[in-house]
Amino acid sequence: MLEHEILKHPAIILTTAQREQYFEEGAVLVKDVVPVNWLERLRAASAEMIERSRKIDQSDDRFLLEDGHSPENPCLKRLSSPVDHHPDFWAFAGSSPAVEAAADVVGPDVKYHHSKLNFKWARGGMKFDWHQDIQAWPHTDYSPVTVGLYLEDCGDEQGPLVTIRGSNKGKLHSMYDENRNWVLRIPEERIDLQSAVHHVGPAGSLVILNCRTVHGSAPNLSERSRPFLLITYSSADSFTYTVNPIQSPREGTIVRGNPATMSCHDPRPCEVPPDWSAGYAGPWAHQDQGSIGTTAI
Ligand SMILES: O=C(O)CCC(=O)C(=O)O
Ligand SMILES: [Fe+2]
Repeated sequence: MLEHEILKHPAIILTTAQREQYFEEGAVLVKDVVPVNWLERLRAASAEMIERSRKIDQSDDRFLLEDGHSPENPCLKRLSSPVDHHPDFWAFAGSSPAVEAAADVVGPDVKYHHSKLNFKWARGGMKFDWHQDIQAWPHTDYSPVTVGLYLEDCGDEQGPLVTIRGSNKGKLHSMYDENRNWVLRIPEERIDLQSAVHHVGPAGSLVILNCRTVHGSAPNLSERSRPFLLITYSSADSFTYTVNPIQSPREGTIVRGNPATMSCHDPRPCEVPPDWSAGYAGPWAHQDQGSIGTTAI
């Protein structure tokens, strides 16, 4: 659904100013919006998954391990598709303030696309180079939105999400390097750093990020991890046309409202990602941060 249609529907959870900020700037931080009972459920689910990770010694299609991971001292980059590994993650992705926030920016009919839990572990959790997301999972329009929830307080020293104000209205950059490697990286000299917005906030804050917005985050050199649950939705009438890098049987579920009867098309083109039908190596394979497993992340 396109912006002018979306804005005909009254907002549910965002203020008018927050909604305007999302469409003008490409991202908005909504502080303290997820109640503590949700946070406790999700933290418990996350702790359960970290316990399970003690048994593995190599990255797989669920866990992406940080260097130094061991049974005694688990250390994770990411849990891919958490909604498929613990029911509380799906409960949250399917019905919670996250879905209401998504509805405020994609319209009343909301479709689930994929999710991940980026831990950014204490004392060295990895950075994310500047990038835009939509080139990894193009859709027929630019409604896709990622709703990120900080499970713990996130200060500047933990490597919060940083977005470039207004970049959602700018061009799409190539996510390939000059050798056609998929790097999901925009060289920093092309970034307007004056417009960087650091989304720091207490546990329970949501960052609502449009799929065109340039973003990245610094390494976490602090003593506290930065668990960030990211769930991507689109309008129900927006459709993908490439292989989802983080596949799930739940992809395409309508979590609010009704399925589409007509598709929506934005005329602006999108770069096409590699064919991931045989698995997704992910940007870390090329982002100079050490090698990773080559299974789906
Ligand atoms: O976790 C972060 O700071 C950013 C993650 C991100 O941009 C992504 O996974 O696409
Ligand atoms: Fe991203």
